Amino acid sequence: MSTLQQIAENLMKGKANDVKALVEKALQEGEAPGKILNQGLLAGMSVIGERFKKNEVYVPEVLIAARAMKAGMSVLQPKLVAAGVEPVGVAVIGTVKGDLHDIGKNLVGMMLEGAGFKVVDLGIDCAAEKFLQSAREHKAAVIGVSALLTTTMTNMKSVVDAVKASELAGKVKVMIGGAPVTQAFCDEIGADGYAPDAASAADLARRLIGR
Ligand code: B1M
Repeated sequence: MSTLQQIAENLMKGKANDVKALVEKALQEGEAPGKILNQGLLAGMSVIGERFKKNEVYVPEVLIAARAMKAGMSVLQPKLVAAGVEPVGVAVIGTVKGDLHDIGKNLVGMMLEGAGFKVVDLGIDCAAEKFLQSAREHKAAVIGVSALLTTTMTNMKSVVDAVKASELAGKVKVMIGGAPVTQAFCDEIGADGYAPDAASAADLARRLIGR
């Protein structure tokens, strides 16, 4: 098995220390940082994402895989920057105003990173203006809004409306998700996309920006 395949395999098993050591080994073997990212780390994370969608693995497995991904990235990130490898885009994510749930949103952030995005996480209880300001500041391609309560999901419309009323209209895509959110609700408030789970959110974000 090649070092890159070993990186993917160990990432799927959540072996953070091994992933870190294997990324170092791959660099010593002369592999390009972009190739290590795509064929090692992202390849492993994408398998985890697919298995998560099919309920073959659950939240804990995703969290430990994401931790292994972060361990590998800690070695790789400076090399990627030096090699001029750009993220596919910036995604600003947060939980909507009035809502304090963040476990699902954090998973979405990890999957987005796993799909090659730079993620700016605004945390919980985020008003529309906060999403907008951050999207401007970081030149975001995507805003991702999470809601877990039927009483707060309605606040997602404020984010969609604020983007539409701003100079970011048409440039920044708004995607939404969370347990009570549905495609019908997404259509009703005019968001650009809805994803039912974290792995689908990463696929959706790439689709929304044409990657
Ligand atoms: Co809360 N809570 N909670 N809670 N809580 C729920 C959501 C609830 C369904 C429990 C219940 O009654 N059965 C209920 C909501 C009812 C409703 O509105 N219909 C509820 C309630 C009522 C409340 C309080 C009002 C309770 C109270 O105080 N009386 C209160 C509200 C506080 C507030 O937000 N203002 C509250 C508080 C809390 C805690 C703080 C104690 C804690 C949150 C801790 C934290 O997040 N750091 C908590 C928890 C843990 C839950 C449950 C048990 C678990 C939520 C969770 O993390 N799920 C939840 C019951 C349940 O869901 N079984 C419940 C795991 C997570 C991985 O799933 O977040 O759905 P989820 O994310 C998924 C997808 O939805 C999707 O991807 C994720 C991974 O696949 N997804 C996205 C999420 N965001 C996305 C964004 C995307 C795309 C996909 O694009 C941007």
